[in-house]
Amino acid sequence: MDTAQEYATSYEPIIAGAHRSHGEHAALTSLRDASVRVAQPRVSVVVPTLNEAENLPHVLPRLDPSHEVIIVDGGSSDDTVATALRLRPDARIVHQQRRGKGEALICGWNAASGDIVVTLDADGSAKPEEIPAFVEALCDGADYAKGSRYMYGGGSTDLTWLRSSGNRFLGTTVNLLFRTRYSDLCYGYNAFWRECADKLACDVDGFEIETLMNIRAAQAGLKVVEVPSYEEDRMYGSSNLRPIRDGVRILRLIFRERLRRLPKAAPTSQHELREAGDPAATGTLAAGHA
Ligand SMILES: Nc1nc2c(ncn2[C@@H]2O[C@H](COP(=O)(O)OP(=O)(O)OP(=O)(O)O)[C@@H](O)[C@H]2O)c(=O)[nH]1
Ligand SMILES: [Mg+2]
Repeated sequence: MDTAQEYATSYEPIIAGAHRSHGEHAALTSLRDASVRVAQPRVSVVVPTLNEAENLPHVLPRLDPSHEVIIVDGGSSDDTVATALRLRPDARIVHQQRRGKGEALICGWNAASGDIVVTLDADGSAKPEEIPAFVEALCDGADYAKGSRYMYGGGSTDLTWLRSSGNRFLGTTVNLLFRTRYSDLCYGYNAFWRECADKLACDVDGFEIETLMNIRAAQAGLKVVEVPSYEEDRMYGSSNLRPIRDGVRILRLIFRERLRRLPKAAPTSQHELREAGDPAATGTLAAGHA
């Protein structure tokens, strides 16, 4: 059975701003510039790498030769870059300036020239054969197609109990605070129209990047569709993710983003409140100083 078709039939559209009325949503989708959405979009695959020389032979040959491949290397000490160029002599190599997967992805999609940007891990856990399903979701009208391991047709052998519980907790927190309906929050397999990169406006360096993409997509009113995805174990090497440290970073980011959206309280000095002669307000201030 053709994998792309199988996934294509099981899309479950998730509108990030699902609380909006139909009219509001229609207005938001019209934000999209249909003129740059061509019938046969060019696809750029951004692959962040940190010591993935052993894994790349299991990943790069499975990519469509017509796709632009951008390897963003984080200063690998093994043969990652040479291996990538041996397997895909046309690959563009980008050396990130700082450290972290987040900065790597941002560098990658800044370098991309395709109409669509796909983010794909280099460790063999994500299946390149799923790319057509992401592209099809975008061509069907989504601005941003996010992979989900929790949908029918998706799954993972790589999620430990700790990671899965943390992901669900963080995902529920985002859904409550941003009124989204994401089934998977911290997953690295995603795709979007390149012109949407500005709206995602990502500015973090670490593994919190996918969470930020998902939050900003909702805040920008992008049409988000989830695509089922099956994640395998990393093939060789060890994980760069530290679940507790990175989970805390993600939680802090979620609250930072939530507070960023709140309107700032009008500046009110103690002097102004006293002049207004509002005893309740003065009392509040007094309590605040106690
Ligand atoms: N350029 C760059 N890539 C990175 C960095 N950290 C991680 N990556 C890559 O980002 C992808 C995801 O990182 P992983 O270490 O696999 O994290 P994970 O998928 O949560 O952990 P695993 O269970 O090992 O799969 C891989 O392709 C890494 O090589 C970094 O600092 N810079
Ligand atoms: Mg991985």
